Amino acid sequence: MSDRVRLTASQAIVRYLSAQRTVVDGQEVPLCAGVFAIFGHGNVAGMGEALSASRAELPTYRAHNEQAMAHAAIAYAKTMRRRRFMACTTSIGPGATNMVTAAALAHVNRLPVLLLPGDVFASRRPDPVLQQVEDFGDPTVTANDCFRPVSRYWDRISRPEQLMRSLPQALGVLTDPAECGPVTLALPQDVQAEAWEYPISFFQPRIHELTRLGPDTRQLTAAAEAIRRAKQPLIIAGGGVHYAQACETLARFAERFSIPVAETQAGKGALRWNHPQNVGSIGVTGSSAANELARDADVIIAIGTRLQDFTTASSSLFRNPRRQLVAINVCRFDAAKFGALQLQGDALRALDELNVLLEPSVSAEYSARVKHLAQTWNSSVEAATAVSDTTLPTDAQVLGAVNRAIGTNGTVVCAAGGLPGELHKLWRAQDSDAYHLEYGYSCMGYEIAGGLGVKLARPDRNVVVMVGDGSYLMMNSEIATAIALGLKLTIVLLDNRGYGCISRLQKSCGGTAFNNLLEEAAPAVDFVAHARSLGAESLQVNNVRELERALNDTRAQTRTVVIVINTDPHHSTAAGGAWWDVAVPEVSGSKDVAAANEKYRKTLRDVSDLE
Ligand SMILES: Cc1ncc(C[n+]2csc(CCOP(=O)(O)OP(=O)(O)O)c2C)c(N)n1
Ligand SMILES: [Mg+2]
Repeated sequence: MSDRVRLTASQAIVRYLSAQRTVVDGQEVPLCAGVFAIFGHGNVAGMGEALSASRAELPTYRAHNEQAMAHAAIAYAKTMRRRRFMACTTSIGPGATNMVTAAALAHVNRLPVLLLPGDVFASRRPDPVLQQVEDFGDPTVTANDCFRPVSRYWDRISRPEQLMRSLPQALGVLTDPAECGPVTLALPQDVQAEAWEYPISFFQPRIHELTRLGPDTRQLTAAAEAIRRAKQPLIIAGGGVHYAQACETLARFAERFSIPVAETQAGKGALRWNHPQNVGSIGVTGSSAANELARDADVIIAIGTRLQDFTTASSSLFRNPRRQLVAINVCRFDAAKFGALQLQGDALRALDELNVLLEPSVSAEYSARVKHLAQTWNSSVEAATAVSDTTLPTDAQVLGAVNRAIGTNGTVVCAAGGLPGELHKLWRAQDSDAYHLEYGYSCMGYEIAGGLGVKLARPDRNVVVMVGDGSYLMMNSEIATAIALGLKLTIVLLDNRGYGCISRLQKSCGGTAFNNLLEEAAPAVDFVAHARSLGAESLQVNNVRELERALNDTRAQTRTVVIVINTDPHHSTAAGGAWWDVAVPEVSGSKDVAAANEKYRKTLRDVSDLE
């Protein structure tokens, strides 16, 4: 019997993907959970044929927009803590480049997704084929070169046997905790259909389990030494805590050593909101408790965080020169930031090993201060999110209603606008699956597609998408996909007639209202009718009490529901928070801009370590 099998490149990709397995909660499952597909020329004949024949092993999902389907795939992987991923196949040209934004989003957020854009003929026979962009000086450049800077691994498969080398590397990147990110394999349409005799052994089932890099002994000793000396330590928990499945380990560590824990957007939910050591969110959209503790801390232990500018309040929280930063991160690139004492390794292993080396040493006074600050912050949250009867509630009041109604298995999903800041500050996450924010790229339009990915991963969760009118109008197509797949999303649409958060930012930089909020005379968008036309249930509510009731009333129904509420575009929560570096013009005819620039330059001198 031959030890080879003749397959097209597309069939080989599908067969190889189907053979990759992983273990989730003790159960062996396929590593690649399925493929989102929008067909066109450049993938319908090749990938389409292969996927159609393998539907039983590798499900294909038809979507409505390539960017959105990739968002859904990325949200799926995030919800699965990067233990499983999905693939996306597109036609050449616009279908392919529609996914570039999603690739960038996965790149920033260190999330796995396998992108399989169709490409122009490798043979160049029909050049220029329909949708080929044509570089005048370099025929090897195609639209898919746009993916290079936003892929962790990029290849163009110009011969079917190249898959023998490229697919294992692609899988390596998708499953490696430090390198993890988007993989792009550009697939010329003729190669997709071309056959080669692949060794059968290439398709042997393989189990990929999470690798946990252990910390280096010298780095571990140095980190333990620094933490031992700390009198006012603070932990910043990032997304890496979730991806390492280290939430419980972190909770025990924080309890044993009485170290307060602040959370980034990706880290939120690492500790339940009312855990005694949880002092809330950190940074620009942080709690007063976490930010005050960060400013005064002598040792900050940053775990699994990229330390992006919202986390560090544009580095102003890290200005104290006597403060020691210890960075626990599986990725060297992140561990090296801000001159940190590096502890490179898996968060769970690093915490376990530090646990052995340390003794509780924090004073009762410090613990009392932490408790007091956390209590004070919790009162601010209560005040901001309390029920109100106003017909134009704030985002915070709407958020409060959703938070109260979401139930113990709720997951809130959001990405851009004013909501992410309010959610980071005010949302009370009851468990580690309660909060799904895409704030690495903060991409408008991620929300509904992302909600679809979360629901695919966790059909048992009550998935509530909170979305602004701007984001909704930018991308809502996957409501139709959710309906088609029978996946229920609850979408709360906050209509403040425009780009509220950017309008507020414009004002805070001295600008006058311009090009953000809709003019008063502009017609209102009938969101209820729009959502209904896509197949969703939809309704308008007039205040947060009605919203809470509607959320409870629609909880048990199985069809996606869109609840629209009008909101105040001018207000966001003042409590907590910290500085954010937004450059103000040095020259302007406006007195307000000049004043804002003077204030900006003074703040820079006061807070930036680079001034
Ligand atoms: C794709 C994309 N385009 C532009 C932006 C910049 N941006 C951030 S928030 C925002 C306005 C969002 O409006 P809406 O969803 O209504 O939320 P609101 O600000 O009103 O809360 C814009 C334009 C972005 N984050 N993503
Ligand atoms: Mg808006």
